[in-house]
Amino acid sequence: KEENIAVGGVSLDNHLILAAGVLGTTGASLKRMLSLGAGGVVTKSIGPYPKGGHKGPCVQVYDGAVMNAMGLPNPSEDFKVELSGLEGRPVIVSIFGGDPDEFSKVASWFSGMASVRGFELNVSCPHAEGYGAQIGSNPELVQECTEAVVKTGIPVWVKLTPNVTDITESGLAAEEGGASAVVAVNTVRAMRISTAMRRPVLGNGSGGLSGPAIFPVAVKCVYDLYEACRIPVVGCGGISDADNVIEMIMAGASAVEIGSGVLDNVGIFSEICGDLYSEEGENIEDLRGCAHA
Ligand code: RRO
Repeated sequence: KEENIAVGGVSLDNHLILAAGVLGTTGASLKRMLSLGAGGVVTKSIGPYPKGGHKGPCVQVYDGAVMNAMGLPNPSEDFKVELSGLEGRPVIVSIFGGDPDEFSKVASWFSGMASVRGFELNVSCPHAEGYGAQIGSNPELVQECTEAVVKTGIPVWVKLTPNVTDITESGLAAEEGGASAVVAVNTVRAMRISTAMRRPVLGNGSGGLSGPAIFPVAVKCVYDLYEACRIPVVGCGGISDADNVIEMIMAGASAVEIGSGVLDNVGIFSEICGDLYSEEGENIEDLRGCAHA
């Protein structure tokens, strides 16, 4: 049955969380996703300075996949106003920076707010020069950035990049830095080329792939992290139905995030909850990690 759960120091209304980046740019859309059944919401990533996005096209939708290079657009500290009215709700603020000091600075703006239950450190954007996967693929930097934000006393989740040889190195670095959970994964580095234009399709050239196409990549990352880490693993990447959620939980996930799946179906949270928490269903807590020998 659906009940209140706690994952990595954050209490949630159910196991399904709105992933960072999608519909998380305004307070109104965060509230809407909660009212549509999300058990928690993660904001669009907020950085140390206001930033416009990359030049377009920024998003391409394919059959079973989405490719984006939004370019970390965000209003920086001004985002605080969007969180009013969300006091006491399961809101996680996604933050990014170029070094531990910048992470610390962004975290300090939000750490006293009654509407912030946790931070998710974005160290994993695949196309953010200096701000993303460059940090996430360097375990020492992951640990230092995590330590810098853990000092706020607010639970810290770290969102990892799949664009590495062994994701457990960054997962263990986050754990060592004091993270309460790791989230796997951000988008997979990708590019398409328009044969008509003879140029990359995205304005930025390369971007990140999400959606059902990357689900097996995400399952493998969750499986490996569950074996390596003691802190909870949150699964993210291409989840589109309750069976995908159960598969992630069997791989070891304590909860899941849904991003691309919301784009063409805002009802996805309540639909999956209906299937996941049916009376006849097994207790999903009993299934966690059961795929491991
Ligand atoms: O804004 C983006 O372009 C973006 C970010 Br911050 C991220 O973490 N992952 C992604 O696919 N796009």
